[in-house]
Amino acid sequence: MLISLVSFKLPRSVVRVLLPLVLLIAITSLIVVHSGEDVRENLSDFLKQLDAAKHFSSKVPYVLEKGNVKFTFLNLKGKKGSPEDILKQNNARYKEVMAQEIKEPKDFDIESIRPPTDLDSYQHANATIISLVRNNEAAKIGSAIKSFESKFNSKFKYPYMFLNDEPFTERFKERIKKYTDAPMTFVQVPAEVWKKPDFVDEARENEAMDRLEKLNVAYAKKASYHHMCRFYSGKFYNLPELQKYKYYWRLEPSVKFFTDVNYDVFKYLEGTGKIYGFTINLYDIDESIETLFPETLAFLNQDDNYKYVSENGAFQWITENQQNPKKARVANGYSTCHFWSNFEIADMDFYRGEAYTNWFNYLDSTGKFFYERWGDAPVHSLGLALFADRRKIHWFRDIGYHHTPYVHCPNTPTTRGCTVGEFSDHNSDYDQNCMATWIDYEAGDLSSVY
Ligand SMILES: Nc1nc2c(ncn2[C@@H]2O[C@H](COP(=O)(O)OP(=O)(O)OP(=O)(O)O)[C@@H](O)[C@H]2O)c(=O)[nH]1
Ligand SMILES: [Mg+2]
Repeated sequence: MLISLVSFKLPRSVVRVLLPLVLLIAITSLIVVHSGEDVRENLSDFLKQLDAAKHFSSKVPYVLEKGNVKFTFLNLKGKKGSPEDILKQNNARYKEVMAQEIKEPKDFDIESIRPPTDLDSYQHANATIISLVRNNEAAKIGSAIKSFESKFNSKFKYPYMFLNDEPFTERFKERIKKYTDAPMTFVQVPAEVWKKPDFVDEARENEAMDRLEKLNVAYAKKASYHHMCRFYSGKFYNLPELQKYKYYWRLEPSVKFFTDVNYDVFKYLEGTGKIYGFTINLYDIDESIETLFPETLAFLNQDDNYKYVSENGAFQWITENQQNPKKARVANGYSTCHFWSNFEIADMDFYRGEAYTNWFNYLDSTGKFFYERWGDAPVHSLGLALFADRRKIHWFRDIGYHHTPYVHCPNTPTTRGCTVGEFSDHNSDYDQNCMATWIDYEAGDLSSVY
């Protein structure tokens, strides 16, 4: 109303300068009255938005020029209100979408990829199930295999590959062979792949981990966790044993599947040309990835690296700052939204490509898999959001799944054992769900897929 009245009388250029100025003065006076943290944070957000408005045209959330790569969130859906209001709107959106009954994907001839009647002569896709696992997790990975076999793999018999930084014991192998007659390979990850790069400075690492532990960052001080994240971020797909495969489905100890999947998901990806499939997407611990996004921008602004960015990237999802603005602030412009990587069905050629490879090598050279606690999930997700066409990223909306504490529970005729639309085992975690942002900005026409 105010804007339309003012713009009626004054030229547009004056309004553009005047209005922000008036708002700025108003907010500055607020600060004088309250000097609280909230007000300062709001001001910093406001100033960032003013800065963004200078650089970005009204509908394009990125600048892709040599040495000048930028992304911003544009709120094209016009969501308004406090973070609590936004959370309510986003949770309602998620619930509404999840309540719809869906069946199998509609964008491929699913009848052509049904389970074979004769498994022995089945022409598999070039795919394997992978799991990095420890010897003492036989029972937990066993329960995951049991659920996975009953819902999917007993119908297709894809091979398993188990990976470990230590030699697998005979006992481990014997125990898990009991869960399936699908082929299994056991691979010890070579020490030179797993080990910390020599340039990582131990004193700096220890100091950084003490700080992260004080900030309650989960697993900050667990060295093996950092190795695991680095391995899954940029190493596993180049192991000689995995080189021959194109697709993988990642399986973790203790996960559960709720849906009978009656089509070959690998052939679905192959047939549609999609490269990555997920079930759950959520916010990350911001303190664990404070400089992942700035380092990524530094990489993109080096030489001609801007050319790697896809114009159809998922830029709104990675810059959203309405539901959890503190996260985007601490992670320096990254929403922290990521695909939860303990479930992934994906094409390793994406990681093996030039863009992801050069970017991962750059990230690794910073040592921050050890100085911070960068997870493989935000690394995969940022890589995909930047370098892939978002239409090649598939929400396996039909596959019910659980990894403590989060759930994906769709309304499908073959899903049993979970509550439709439930997102977490704990009510307090509902603010961690990033799915509404994916749905609203990146997923395209949902009804054309399910
Ligand atoms: N062999 C081996 N496997 C590991 C190591 N660290 C993690 N893993 C495996 O890597 C996967 C991811 O580790 P998790 O500890 O489940 O990580 P997370 O899912 O972030 O954490 P949780 O919430 O505790 O499940 C699991 O399959 C683990 O078994 C390690 O040092 N050696
Ligand atoms: Mg896990």
